[in-house]
Parts: sequence; C-alpha cells; structure tokens
Amino acid sequence: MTSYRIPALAPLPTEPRWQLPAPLLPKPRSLVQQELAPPGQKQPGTRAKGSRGKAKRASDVPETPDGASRPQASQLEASPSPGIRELTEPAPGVPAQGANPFGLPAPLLALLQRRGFVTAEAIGGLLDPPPAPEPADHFADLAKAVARLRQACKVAEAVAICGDYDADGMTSTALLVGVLQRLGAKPQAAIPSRQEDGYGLNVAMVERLHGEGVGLLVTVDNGVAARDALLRAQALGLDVILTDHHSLPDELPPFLALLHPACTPEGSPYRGLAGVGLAYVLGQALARAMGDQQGLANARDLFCIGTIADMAPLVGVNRRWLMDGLPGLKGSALAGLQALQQVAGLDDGPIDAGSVGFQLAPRINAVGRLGDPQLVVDLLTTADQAEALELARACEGYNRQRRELCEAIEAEAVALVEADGDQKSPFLLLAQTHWHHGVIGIVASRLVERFSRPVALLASEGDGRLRASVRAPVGFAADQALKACHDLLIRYGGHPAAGGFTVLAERVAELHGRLNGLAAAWLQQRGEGSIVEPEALLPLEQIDRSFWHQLQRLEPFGIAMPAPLFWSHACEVVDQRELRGGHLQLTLAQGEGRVRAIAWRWQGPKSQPAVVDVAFRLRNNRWQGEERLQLEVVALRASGGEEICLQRRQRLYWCRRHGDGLLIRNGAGEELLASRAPGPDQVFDLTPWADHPQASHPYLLSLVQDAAMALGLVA
Ligand SMILES: [Mn+2]
Repeated sequence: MTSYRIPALAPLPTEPRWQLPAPLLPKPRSLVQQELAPPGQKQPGTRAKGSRGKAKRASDVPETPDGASRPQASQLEASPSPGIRELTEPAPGVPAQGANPFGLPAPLLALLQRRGFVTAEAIGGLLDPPPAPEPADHFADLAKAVARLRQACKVAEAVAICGDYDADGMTSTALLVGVLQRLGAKPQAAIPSRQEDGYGLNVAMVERLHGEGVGLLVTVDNGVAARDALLRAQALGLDVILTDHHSLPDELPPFLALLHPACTPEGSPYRGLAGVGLAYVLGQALARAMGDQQGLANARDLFCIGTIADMAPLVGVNRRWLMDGLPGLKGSALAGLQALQQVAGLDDGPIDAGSVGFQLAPRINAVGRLGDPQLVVDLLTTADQAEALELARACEGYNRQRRELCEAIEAEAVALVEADGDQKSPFLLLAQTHWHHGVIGIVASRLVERFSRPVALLASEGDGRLRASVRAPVGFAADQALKACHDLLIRYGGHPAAGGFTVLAERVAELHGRLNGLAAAWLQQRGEGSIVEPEALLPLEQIDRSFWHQLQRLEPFGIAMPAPLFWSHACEVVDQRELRGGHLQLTLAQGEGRVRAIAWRWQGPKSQPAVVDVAFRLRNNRWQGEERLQLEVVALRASGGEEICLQRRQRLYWCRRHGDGLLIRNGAGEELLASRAPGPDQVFDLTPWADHPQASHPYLLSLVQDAAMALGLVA
C-alpha cells in the first residue's frame, strides 16, 4: 500500500501568474536542446552610454543591475523558459505569405496561429467547415438501424426512446420522439429519475416497457453500460438500437445496431458527437429514407441545444451543424423553444452558443436535476403554445430553485473552507448530508474557480453512503486521483476535469487524506495560484464594431473552441467601482481607446493600480436596447508600464519602448536596439545592426520578440 505524506502548504496567493503567448517567430529546436551561450562578448549594438559595460560581459551568472539606475522590475515574467513549451508544442511559424486571404485583423490571425491554424486551408476550414460526409460511411450499423425504424413507422409500432435526465439525454429523447411521431411510429419517452433510479436504463424499466407492448428500444445518451437491463431486453425478445457516446465497456450489451462515435473511422468528423448528435444522425437518416425533410429543422434545433449543453467539442460536424443551425433557433418552429426563449428573456438580439449554454441549457438541466425529465420532453415535443408556455414556466421555477440551492450550498461551503484560514486543504473535500446531489457539481465548479484546487462535494445517499461530485482545475486529473483511491470507493468515474464517486461515511477521512496527498504534490509542482495565458494582444483602440464582427466569424465558441482570451498592456484605470454582488467595474483607457470592463465575482484587491495589464474576453453587452462592447476581466495586474523586466533562465533584461522600436538592456548595462521589420508580419528584428554577425542570432531574435510582446507592441 502506498502511503501519502501531507506536507504543510503555504497559503496560496490569489494573484494569478501570467504566461504570455509564444511569439509568432519560428524558433529552431536547437534553442531548446542546447543551452545557448549568452549573446557574447561581441554583443551587437552594445552602447557604452551610461553603462559600466567595460569588462563585465554578459555571463552565466545571474545578472543583476547595480547602482541607482536599477529599473523598476515589474512582476512581469515572460514565459520563464520559452523553449520548453516547444518540445511538446512547436511555436507556429511566421504566417506564410497569403495565409490571410480572409481579411482577419492581426490579433485574430495571431490567435488562430497559436491555436494551430497556420495555413490558409486550415483557417478557411475553420471559418467555413466542410459539409458533413455521408453518415453511412462512418456508422456501420446505420442502415440496419434505419431499416428497423422504418418497419416500426410502417406498422405504427410502439417504440421506447430511453434517454437520460441531463440536457443531452432529454433533447436526444425529444428529437427522436418528434421524428418518429411524424413518421407514423408510436414513440414514448422512457427516462429514469435521478432521485429514484439513478443513471441509465434499468431492468425494471425494461420489464415495464415490455409489459406495455413495446417491441423496440432505442437508447440515447446512454445504453452501452446498461448490460443487465439489455440482457433482460434480449431475453424478453425486444429489439435494441443503442446510441451512446459514453466510454465503451469491455463487454458490450446485446444489440441490433450500435451508433457510437468511437466506432467511426479514425479522424472522423463525427467523433465529437454528443448523444443528441447521434440521435440527429439517426433521425436524419430515417427521415431521408422515408422521403421526409420537413421535420428536420426541429431536430436540428434540438441538436444545437443538446450539443452545447453537453459540452461536446465544437469541432468537426458539430461546428458545421451549429453554424447552420444556431441562426435558426430564434425562429424555431418548436413551441417549447419559443416559450423557453420567452421566459429566459432572450427576446432581443441573436442567439449564439453562449446564450444557449448560459441561458437555455441551465433551464432545461434544472428540471433533470430537481424534477421529472418528462416535463422537458413534453415541452420540446408539444405543438400547443399555451401548454409550451406553462411547461416553460415550470422549467423557470426549477431553475430559480436550483439557483437558490446553489447559492446556499456555496455560501456554506465557502464558510467551511474559510474557517480553515490559511491552512486550506490542497484537495477541498466537504460533506453535508442535507446538500442536494442534483446541484453540488455546479457548486464544486465554482469552488474550483475560487480556490484554484480540486474540489469534492458530498451529499448523503442514505445507508451511511455519501455521493460526491468532483471538479478539478486544468492539469489535475480527477479521474486518475479517484482511480488511485479506488480501494476506498464503492463506485467512481469521470474524466480529468469532472467526476463522481460513492463512498461509505466512515471512509471519508482516509479518502480525504489520500486525495490531499495527491493534490499537495500537484500544487507543489504547479506552483502557486492559477495561471493566466492570454492568447493575443488586443490594444483597446482596436476594439470597435468592425473588430467585433470579425471576431464573430470565429463563433461558435465553447468547448475545444473557447472564446479568445486577449490582453492589453498598460491601460489607465480611469474609474473603478464595486457593484452589488461583489462585481468590479472599471473604465480603462489606452491611447484613443476607452472601454468599460467588468470583473464578475471579483476576488482580487479592492483597489486597482493606476496602470494595469488586463486579460479579458470581449463581450457585446445588451442593456435596454443599447449595445456596448465591454471587457470581461479574467485577470488584472499592475502594469510594468514603459519598462518591463524579462527573465530568461537566470538572466534579466530590462526592456522599454524606444520610438517605434524597443530598447533592451542586460544586467551589464549593454543595450540593444530593435525595430519593426518591414512587411505585414508582426516581427521585430535587429535591422539597425543588419551587418553585425550576430544580428540573426536566434537567441537575440526570440528575446526581442518576447520583449515586443511583453511591451504590447505585437499581437
Ligand atoms: Mn451526453
């Protein structure tokens, strides 16, 4: 047995660390593999003025400036060792000529290149993804499944759609119920209850459905793990079409046809489908086979909601179909979606992936968390507007209740954590028997954000058992941590960012000890605080409607295609005020640019420095018919202003703007002047010393590029 020691942890500062993006300059691998000699005796452009630069050449000893001229080093630390990243993630090259026939502004182009979209072809494929390929070529069992469903439609057979109580499972169910109803079958929804049944199809449900005369089961968003239930279905002579996107177990249950993303060919654009994506593939193929196209718009609307709500990656066919489908949501023919938009207050403005994820999905999910999922299926299948509105109001009620529960639990949990003062556990594990397990996952996510460490919240399941939701910050693998403690757990599962387990109450203390050991080791390795990694510089002056429209071309944003995180250098804080609810509102100015910024649930210091660097996402804020672009602040720090300090391994360099160029001084007082290279690329070089033998030295060039980036001179 492994034993874990729990080292005492120093309190973590709330200040996040910043990591600037890799410069868009190719750096040869040799930089990584061999420790380069410093610029050397014959450093180009060395100027004697004001320096004591005679003998003390740049050497391997850490450089420290001496004398009173010591510049004020900001806390800025460019990626401490820019080379290391390249071992796993080569810095994208300088944009090839003609790689931007799309008219994208420089910050967006830089962002795309850092995300790996380097060629014109790749960028084109992102802005306008290719149509989905023929699904039958990617799903071997699709024809078999369609044939069986056609038969059911012909004879008006009773078909059960066996879904799940989350938004993905409920939209999948509604999608197939809608398509089958239209095509003549007699579909019924069969979703287990979170409270009474737990996840997935069970034996009792199968027996009940069989008793009611159902001859065909279609599972959506679950099924591959329901071996017992499906063995029972087989014994009762029921046909089963399995559609699921959860991990395939070693032993599959019996089935007539299986649609699963993992069964598509390697690299298939269908690999990222959620449950509702599979339901859409099946519904679409069936409707086509039966010569009906009309009902498919409704199915596509549901596809959009379920895919975003389930946090499926927005790439491949997901991206293509969302780009096609999202604009139609506003005018959806589904009465339920219209009603839901109405109660959510989405009347004005377009519906984008964000409004689906943050407005519509929570209202649907709240029902699955606290109530009967059948309500959502009814809402999303009814044609009656009055009924739809009534059901949407019920969703709204559950959502309000969900919000209140979350707030109460969060307040309790935060109080428990803060009672420990500076001695917070590396792994926050909190248990209260009265907490509702339908919502503890949401609260756990908020605590991860607040305390930047893994969190497990436990609620009672009865019989001396507790059930937990686990959430973890990027870099800590929750699933691996649970696996390492499997001998203490009754049940566990999940993926790196989120998981769950069931445990006996008497085991909780030991479990917490072990998890603390794992998290402490991870925290120690990761360093203190969270890390902010802005992707591209965006000067405030460039923020206008035209930039916003260009940014919209990269939508939809979500999982695997996050909304860009920009940063801006040396912004003047013109105004700051605290809003009700603990939010911070700032007015920032930079050159001609002036913009409103808001930091939701601000945890940092009350008062901000006069000049800040800000990391932010750009949002279009609609308020009472007016639209205004504003920054959503992710991090703030005091700006180094005109002069910043870069650290390269053991050496320090002081860098500042110098006219259109920049000036770099090392610890020996030697200075180097760089200027913007001619041409469209955002490159600084040592043109002033073009003749010097070391003017193209990779170490110097990358140093210059890092400095230009840190000073906010290039995107
Ligand atoms: Mn799902």
